Amino acid sequence: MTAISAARAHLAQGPVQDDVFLSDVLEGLSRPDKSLPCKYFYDAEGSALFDTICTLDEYYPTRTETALLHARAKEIAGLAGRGATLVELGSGSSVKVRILLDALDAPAMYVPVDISRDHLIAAAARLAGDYPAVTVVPVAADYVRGFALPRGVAPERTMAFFPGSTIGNFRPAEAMTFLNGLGRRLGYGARLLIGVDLRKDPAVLEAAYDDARGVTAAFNRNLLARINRELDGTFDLDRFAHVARYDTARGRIEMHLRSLDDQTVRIAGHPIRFVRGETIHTENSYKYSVPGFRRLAVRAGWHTERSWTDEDRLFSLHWMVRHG
Ligand code: AVI
Repeated sequence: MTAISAARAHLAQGPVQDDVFLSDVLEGLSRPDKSLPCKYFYDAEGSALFDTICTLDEYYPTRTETALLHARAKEIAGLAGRGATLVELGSGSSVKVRILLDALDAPAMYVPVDISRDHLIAAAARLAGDYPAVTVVPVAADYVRGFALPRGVAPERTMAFFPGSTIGNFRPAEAMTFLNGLGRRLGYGARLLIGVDLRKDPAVLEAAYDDARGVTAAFNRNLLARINRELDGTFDLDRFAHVARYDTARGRIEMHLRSLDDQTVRIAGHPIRFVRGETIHTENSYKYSVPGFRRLAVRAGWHTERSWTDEDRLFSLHWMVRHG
């Protein structure tokens, strides 16, 4: 049995159920301040658009974090120790983790956790082929709601990896709850390597979320296109504008879709009314200072042992240990 086929027992749930998607959408669009959960960006179209965003000149996080990982890989390997089990949350195509697997001392196991089952299996199979000495155990689950780790993984050998500043898509209170739950699941002594975007000039931030080629705008509007495709929606995409603005007080980029007219849209037969100028809030992307993030983490049970930033202080990586 190959490492990957041995792991299929861990595959849990498949993609999001249509009825949950529909009730989340109707609930979000029935509020006085309309909103949609950002997790629904990532169908096949949205994931492909996000991959393109990561290559844009304006979107500095991906290249900056990748460079930081390369620069710090040896140091991280020293902290991780021999025979580590690497658990990646929201593993997607499992690209960045290769930098770690190349540097770590005889990593024993790689556990990619992702909600997109087919994508997960394909990426895990490629990785298992390229790293035959590593046991690859894919787990298909929504890592925010919880997931089962393979049995017998010692916490002090475990290293979770949560790159990309996805933690920024949680509100700070939710980020704390999530990090606390993760620590409980992994156990005392577990380690976490997490990528966190930093506060900076609002013009740099707004350009990163409103690029000249309009890829982020297409990514944002794809949420409406997905509702049309999957929930029998009647959104006219040309009647909604992409908006990305930085809220300095809250330290977050907000993405919205602004209705250009008074209009009524139907979703699975349910009418949703928009007045001109009204927006649907589709995403928050919180930015932190290094001490600000460390304060949040410590309240969630994680002690930061190292923090690294690039020389322009655009992005940060933190090495944390679950404390008692
Ligand atoms: C996935 N997440 C960390 C991205 C971010 O930067 O908040 C999602 C994104 N939204 C627009 N561009 C990228």
